[in-house]
Amino acid sequence: MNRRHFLASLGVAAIPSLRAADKPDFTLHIAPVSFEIAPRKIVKTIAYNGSIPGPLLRMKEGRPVTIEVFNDTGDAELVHWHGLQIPSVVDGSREEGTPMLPPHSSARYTFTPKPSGTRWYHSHVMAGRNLKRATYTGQFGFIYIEPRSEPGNYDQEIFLALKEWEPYLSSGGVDDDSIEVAYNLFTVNDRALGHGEPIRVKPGQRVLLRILNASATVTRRIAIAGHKFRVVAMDGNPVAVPKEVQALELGPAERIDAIVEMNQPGVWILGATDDHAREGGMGIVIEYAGQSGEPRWLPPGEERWDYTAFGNGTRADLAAGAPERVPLVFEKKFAGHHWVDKWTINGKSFPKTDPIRVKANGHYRLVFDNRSDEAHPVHLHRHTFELVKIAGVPTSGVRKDVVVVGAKSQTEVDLIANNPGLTLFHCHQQMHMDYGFMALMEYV
Ligand SMILES: [Cu+2]
Repeated sequence: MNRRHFLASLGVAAIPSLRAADKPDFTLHIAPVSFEIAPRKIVKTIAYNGSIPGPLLRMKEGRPVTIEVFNDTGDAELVHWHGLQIPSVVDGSREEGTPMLPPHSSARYTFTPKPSGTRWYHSHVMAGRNLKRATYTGQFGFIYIEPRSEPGNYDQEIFLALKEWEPYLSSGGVDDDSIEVAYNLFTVNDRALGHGEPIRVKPGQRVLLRILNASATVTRRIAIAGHKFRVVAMDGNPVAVPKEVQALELGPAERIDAIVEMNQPGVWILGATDDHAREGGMGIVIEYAGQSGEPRWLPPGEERWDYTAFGNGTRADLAAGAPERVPLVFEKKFAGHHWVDKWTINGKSFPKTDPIRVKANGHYRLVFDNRSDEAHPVHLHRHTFELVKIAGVPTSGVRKDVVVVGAKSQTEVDLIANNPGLTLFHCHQQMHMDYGFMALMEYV
């Protein structure tokens, strides 16, 4: 194949040029794939190395890695390393200045992975109305950055990605005629419920689930019949107060690490609480050794998902000075019947949105003021923020890179501007992002 080597090496200049000639630590090929999620149910999409999710990229915190990415498709692509604090030129956002990867070309990305925890990588391009692009496809995979030391107090570690397939545009809403995205098929990883290998467990085991919502647009609630989740980390960062819950809720791009104590022998379903999604395939069977029979589903009790349950109360260490408040108002601009809505931040849609201006090492309080009637999973690239107030309730000790801001609700987060360079802030709902819900954060 006649591939143009797009850029010999992007990124950390301190790495000797000889490094670029070395074998990369990881190689990704972006290419079309068909896979059978259930007998005769074939999904055709684009993925990394022909697998869903893409290969697990295991890295060590602080140890530089080089990833070579080949774009074997006819469209320009870009891979974003989500949740990593790395330079803009390798982060994987055109808006931040990472070069696009042209069709049938390759590039090498070298960076020093941090912070430790469950991260992921995914396509970061615009899709608009083309639902065969960007996060509607199978272009996603896990990154796990190993900390320098890890307690490892679990018996099995399992990575689970929630995903919808065969997206289509529908004028769905009851209250208006706006265009929305709907889906025909659902999976956990690459299989529909009941059509893949079960998670095989033994009584007494502690199973660590690293769960990603790889959806382009949908927030999911999931449960595991007969069991509880002990949430230990969110977006890869250990939570202040690990806690048991009956169900998890994840907006697009959110991750949760949870330990499940296997203490109810039987055959059970871990799946979406939404019947349509679960029955359509979004689930996986948990099978205890020596047990057989039809997997059972039991809906979890009514329990409201609440980020503050995993945090401490008001933080005491703000004596160093109040952070500067940065108000960010989110609104929907109805674009007309059967048109896609536009989204605004402080009254403007990207690329006209005002940049968020910060100073290196400054302390900021981003005030997300969602005046729309939809929740938004907002994401800040290249940084980690700490939740400080959710709908009026103070909290601390929960550090994230995506937070779902409830409809008609306010969420406040604290940010130390500690990674100079252009930084993208956007809603991770692909259609919101594509229709204006983005702004740049600039260091001045
Ligand atoms: Cu949104």
